[in-house]
Formats: sequence, structure tokens, C-alpha cells
Amino acid sequence: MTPTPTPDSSHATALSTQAEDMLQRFRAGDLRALGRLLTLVENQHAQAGAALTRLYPSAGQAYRVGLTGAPGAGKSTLVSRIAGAWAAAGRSVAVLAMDPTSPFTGGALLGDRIRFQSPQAEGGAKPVFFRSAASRGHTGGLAKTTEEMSVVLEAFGYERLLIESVGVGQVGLDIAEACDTTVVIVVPESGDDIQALKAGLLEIADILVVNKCDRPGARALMTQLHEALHYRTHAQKGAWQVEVLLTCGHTGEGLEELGAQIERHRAHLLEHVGSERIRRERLRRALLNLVREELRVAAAEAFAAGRLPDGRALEPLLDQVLGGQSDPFAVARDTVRRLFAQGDT
Ligand SMILES: Nc1nc2c(ncn2[C@@H]2O[C@H](COP(=O)(O)OP(=O)(O)O)[C@@H](O)[C@H]2O)c(=O)[nH]1
Ligand SMILES: [Mg+2]
Repeated sequence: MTPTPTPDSSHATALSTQAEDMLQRFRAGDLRALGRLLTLVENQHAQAGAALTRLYPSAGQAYRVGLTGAPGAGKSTLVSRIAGAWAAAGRSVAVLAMDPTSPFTGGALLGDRIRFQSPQAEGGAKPVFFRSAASRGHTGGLAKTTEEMSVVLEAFGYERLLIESVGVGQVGLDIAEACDTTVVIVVPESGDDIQALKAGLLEIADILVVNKCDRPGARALMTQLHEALHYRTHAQKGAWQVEVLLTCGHTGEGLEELGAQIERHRAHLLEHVGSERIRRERLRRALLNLVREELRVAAAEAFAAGRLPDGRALEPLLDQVLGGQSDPFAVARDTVRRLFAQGDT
């Protein structure tokens, strides 16, 4: 069986002269080229795949910290402050907000001067680069876009990535998979936080933060979280202990401790996992997500063209099911089986 070739140009390996030119400027540290490349990737432009293939060898060196939580929890506020502290300590930091509900206003906190310097700039406080994404619905899938944009930022030379995401359902989990350290942020005012946490966020947290500790109920929430953690933690020797920290995004209270805890988690991973395996496990998770995403997109494209992903025409199969000769479950199973058998000889 020969599947109809898909017209998907993202498989193209050649770069246009224009894209080639952009890559060259990117490599020279041009921030506008970085911005353009991120847009290219975010929009799933036809040249994105080829550009990523070219950049990938220079990526993978950054440490990625994800901050996730409900809209309004203070993620952007905390991210800006952590980024600012790291930058002041001489680290090159990029911030990626995968959050359509809250476009980045970090400039107001850090100033455009810091925002738009190149990470290769020498001396003193390093620049912070801010980028908001998730504005175009992410046809390629959020996990894929996050991974791709992170790779671009890493290839540009940033040492640290801070990735902000809305911790709702699968989104928070996907982004945690792209990160080395995951910080889950909750606030006292939303009563359903414990429920949401039990639904998965607690599982992905390396560090738990109760932000807005200036609001009533912060300590009570902290106690509840401690209890929830107590039931979860199997006191494994050498296992990482999830701590609950109190912060205030406005005054900066607790932020030094949060920064220190992130460093502790990083040191813990380096000691117990090792940098090579950290990279390998991150790659493993990313690859699984990417394959899943490519399958989903390939299936959607085939459906739009009236086919199943294995190339069979859709209508006759619908006829068969409606005529009682088959059922959708068998068709779906069979499709996947055929798809995976395609590479066999
Ligand atoms: N009272 C109080 N407000 C805060 C605190 N941290 C952030 N905020 C405010 O909460 C609102 C949402 O913050 P933002 O960082 O945009 O939340 P995000 O949607 O999670 O990124 C903003 O008005 C912040 O100024 C805090 O510790 N205490
Ligand atoms: Mg935000």
C-alpha cells in the first residue's frame, strides 16, 4: 500500500535564502532574528522544521524551569522577579510565557533596556528576553510549540529558560515535561486549589509556592498542602522533598528562598541523576510528546483530505461501519496497526 504523499512542506529540509540569512544573523546574536525565528516556529511556518534541524545541535544546554498555576496566581510576577535576580547575578535568561490569557508585561518590571539586549553581551547584569506565545491557537500543539521555541532560545545561547504556563488540565503537565524543575503556584483566594492539585498538579511539582501570602488564608493553604504532600510522599531515601514556600509577588517576600530552592533542586538532579541523564530523560519525554503530536496532526490532515492516516479512503469505511460490516473501534485499531506496519518489509 502506498500512502498518498502529504503536501506538508514542514518536511522540507532546504532553507530559503531569506531563512538562511535570518539564521546567519541569529548566530551572530541578532535579537530581531531571534524574534523572527520564534515567530516562524510559533506559526508552524513551512521553513520551521528545516530551521530547527539546523539549530538543534547548538541547543540543549540551558536549564529549564517551569512555573505553572491558575490564571492570576502571580506567575508572570514571580517569573519577572526570578529572571531579574538571575540576570543581576550575571546569568543570561529567557522567559517564555505559553499563556494566551496573560501577555507579558514584564517590560514594566524590568524595563526595555534589559529586555532587548543580547545574551552574549558582556559584563554586569545580563539581559532578560521575554516572549509570549500561545496567541494563535497552536495548531501544532502546545507541547510541540514549547519544545520548539525552547530549542530556539537555547540555541541562541541562553543559560536559563523560565517557562510560564497556565496550570489547567493537560497544559500544565505538558509543560512540566519540557522542564527540569517545575514550580507549581497556588493562591489562597481560589478555594478549589487543593482539588486542582490532586487532579495532577501536585504530582508534577518539584516546588510548591503559595503566592499572595499577604492575603488571608495563605498559612491555612500551606498547612493543607503539607498534609496533601504527606499522603503522597513515600519517604524514599535520597528522594527529592517537595517543600511548600510562601511568597509575595509585590513585596518580594520569600523570593530569595524560592530562588535558593530552585538551585537546590538543580543540584539534587545533578547529584542524583547527572547532567547526561537529565538531558536524556528530557529528550525522552519531549520525543514522546512530539511523536504524539505529529500523529495527531497527520491524522487531522488525512481526515481533511478524506483519508485515514494509512491512506485508505474514509467514505467507503464509513459505509462499511454504517452497513454493519465493521465498527469504528476495529477501524481505528486497524488503522494504527497498518500505520506502524508501514516501515516493515
Ligand atoms: N496581593 C498580591 N497580589 C499579587 C501578588 N503577586 C501578584 N499579584 C497580582 O496578581 C495579579 C496577577 O498576576 P500575574 O503575575 O499577571 O498572574 P499570572 O496570570 O499567574 O501570570 C496582578 O495584578 C499582580 O500584581 C501577591 O503576592 N500579592
Ligand atoms: Mg501571566
